[in-house]
Amino acid sequence: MQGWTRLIRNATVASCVDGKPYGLIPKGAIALAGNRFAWVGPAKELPSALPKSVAVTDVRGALVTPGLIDCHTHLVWAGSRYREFEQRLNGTSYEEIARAGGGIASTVTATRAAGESDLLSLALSRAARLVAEGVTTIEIKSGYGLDRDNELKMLRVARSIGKRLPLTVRTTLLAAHAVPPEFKGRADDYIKCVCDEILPAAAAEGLADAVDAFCERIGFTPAQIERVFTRAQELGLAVKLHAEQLSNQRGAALAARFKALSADHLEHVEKEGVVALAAARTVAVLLPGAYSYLRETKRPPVELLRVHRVPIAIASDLNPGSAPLASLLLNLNLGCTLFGLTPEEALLGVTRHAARALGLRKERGTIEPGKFADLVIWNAEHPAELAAQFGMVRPVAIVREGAS
Ligand code: DI6
Ligand code: FE
Repeated sequence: MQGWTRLIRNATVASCVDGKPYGLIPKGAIALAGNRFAWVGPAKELPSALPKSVAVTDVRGALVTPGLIDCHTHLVWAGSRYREFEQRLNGTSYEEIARAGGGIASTVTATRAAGESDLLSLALSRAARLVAEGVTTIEIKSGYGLDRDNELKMLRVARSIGKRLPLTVRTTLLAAHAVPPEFKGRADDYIKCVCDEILPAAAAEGLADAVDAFCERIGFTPAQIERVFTRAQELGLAVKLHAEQLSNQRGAALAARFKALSADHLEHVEKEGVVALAAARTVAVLLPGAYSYLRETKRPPVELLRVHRVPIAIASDLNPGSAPLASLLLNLNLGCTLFGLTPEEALLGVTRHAARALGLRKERGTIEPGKFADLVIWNAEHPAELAAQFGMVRPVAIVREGAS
């Protein structure tokens, strides 16, 4: 009991620790010591006499989960792409729009033109939507700047979001997202610029926690990404990859070879890629919102991921082109209805496994003594409710690092 400052009792605790479904403790209690969890277990195992200084909250049976983690977002951008949504519904594909100079390139034009403070207020309003639904940690990627100054501008905006909202932000440099117009037809030269200029600058300013790339016919080849990853690792940065979203480029195997934190999308991954991910303990991040928004039909091979025991995370992919859907909870539901995940897999995908995908496995993602005290109290009684509906189960209270 030493150092306990707060006790939450009469809770249905979905601790998300390994060992039993949801890590569920039906009549549970959670003790905090400052910004960390100090104790969690069945209420009947609590010591009988608590020091008077401990603030006690009775949540009357309510569900308590770890704070949610959205481990893949591109929420810093300017401009809108609603016309592409119209185009796609009139029969043009995402890939065709990109090849015709729309898609990511159009967001790059708008984002380059935007000032840092305008970009920040746009991004803050999106991040606030996630915070309101119980998200306490997010990853934010650059990738709409595509030159040194604009990529760094995006990363600075991402970092400031973490100072203005009760949110832990992990930033990812995604300079290898698309070939910028000034390098048209010279992808290898752009990759050289990413490795020699953009990556070292982001690392020197401490603006990036990881490095990502888009491995795709409309993105970069595995050989080009290998150069980016090699440079990233020289600079001590973790890597992750947009892999197998629209086609199988053997990106998952590449990610695994570099011991990537995660390989994301994976609709087109095959057995070989899954086996490689399993061996590297790389997290498979599934993005059902993007799949749904692009009206894709090839689902990621969930059963294969299960059989090979690849940890599965779910994220929003919040971005202007393929997932302008500012809700992680929506993705929990879509992960079940579209990909066939169970509600338990969905919840672990935005808690324990999402923490691993961000390299935060030891600090966040479960309710366990020693970890940061990020938690959500819900108007629900059972953790399956989080995925089993949309828009009705909401946070009653959110605690981040011990503060609400
Ligand atoms: N895949 C995605 O889903 C996002 N980036 C990527 O490589 C979408 C980017 C966009 O369309 O703006
Ligand atoms: Fe993405």
